[in-house]
Amino acid sequence: MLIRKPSDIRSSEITSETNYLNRRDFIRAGAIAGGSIISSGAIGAIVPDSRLAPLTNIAKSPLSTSEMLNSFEDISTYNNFYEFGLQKGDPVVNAENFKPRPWSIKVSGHAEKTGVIDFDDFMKPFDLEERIYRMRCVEAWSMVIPWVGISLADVVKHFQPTSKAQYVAFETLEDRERMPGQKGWSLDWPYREGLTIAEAINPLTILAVGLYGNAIPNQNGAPIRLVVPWKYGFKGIKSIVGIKFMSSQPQTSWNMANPSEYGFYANVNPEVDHPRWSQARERRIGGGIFDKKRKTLMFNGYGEQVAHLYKDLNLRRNF
Ligand SMILES: Nc1nc2c(c(=O)[nH]1)N[C@H]1C(S)=C(S)[C@@H](COP(=O)(O)O)O[C@H]1N2
Ligand SMILES: [Mo]
Repeated sequence: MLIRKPSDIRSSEITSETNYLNRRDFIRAGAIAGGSIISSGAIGAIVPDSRLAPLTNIAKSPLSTSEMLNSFEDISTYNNFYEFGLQKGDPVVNAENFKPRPWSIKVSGHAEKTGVIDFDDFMKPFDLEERIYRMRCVEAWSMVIPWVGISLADVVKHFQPTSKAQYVAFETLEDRERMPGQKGWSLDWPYREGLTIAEAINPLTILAVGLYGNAIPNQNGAPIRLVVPWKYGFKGIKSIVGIKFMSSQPQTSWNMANPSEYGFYANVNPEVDHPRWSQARERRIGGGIFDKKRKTLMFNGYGEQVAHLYKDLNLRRNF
């Protein structure tokens, strides 16, 4: 495969927003002609093994926001992925040669179906959907991202968790050669995250494999990562190799590293400040210097769909 510098990728492979929107209309028209807008099942999600490969058979999700999208450049060059460096600009450079194949996912814990599954086989029972989500980071910036992914509820159902399964834990690949940031001191590897079962099967939760209609870039978590749009970005664990159904609350990387600043729940509650800064306002990446900070919405604006999950929780204590 050709080794390309990030600057080359930028000029040749970034879909302009207008082209992209035309293409989406085209996809939607195709879906309507085919008799359904929402996925009908049984097509099977295919993610070709080549960088930024175009994805096909993507259904449009009615759960998408119509807010203005961030550019591919914003989304793929301003990243948090400590396995590839600590600065926002590091992952795009340091993940350049990462190969997200061969890839397998180990499903374990309290479920009827478990085992180590090759990524292509893992994807087959599910359908690709585009979900345009408002995303927010605990550092008080936000983006709007056109993810392509599969419903985590479908994945959970497929593996048939038993009644003991109250949580789902996720793990990133641990490989110091392929992920050079794991050689230095930063987090305790592998990166870990977790959700309650109710959060995992909420219709908004997806495992993303694509961005702007193409396979997801390495720096955004190739080949497969979690996306939970009502939570802080750090819940969105990248490059997943482990999914475990658990009876107790799993450990999570940022909570382990700094428990007073990062809780398990990671709820976007504008009234609860981060210990070192306010959470009341956020900066939309790409807005330019004249863009005013916007007011942060409870649950990142997804309260109607998710507030019921937390009705018995004190969100100041369970932050
Ligand atoms: N494996 C892994 N996943 C990770 C991280 C990380 O350092 N390692 N950072 C998290 C944080 S803090 C954020 S904000 C999001 C950023 O995702 P993005 O770069 O696709 O916007 O990834 C999350 N997932
Ligand atoms: Mo983050």
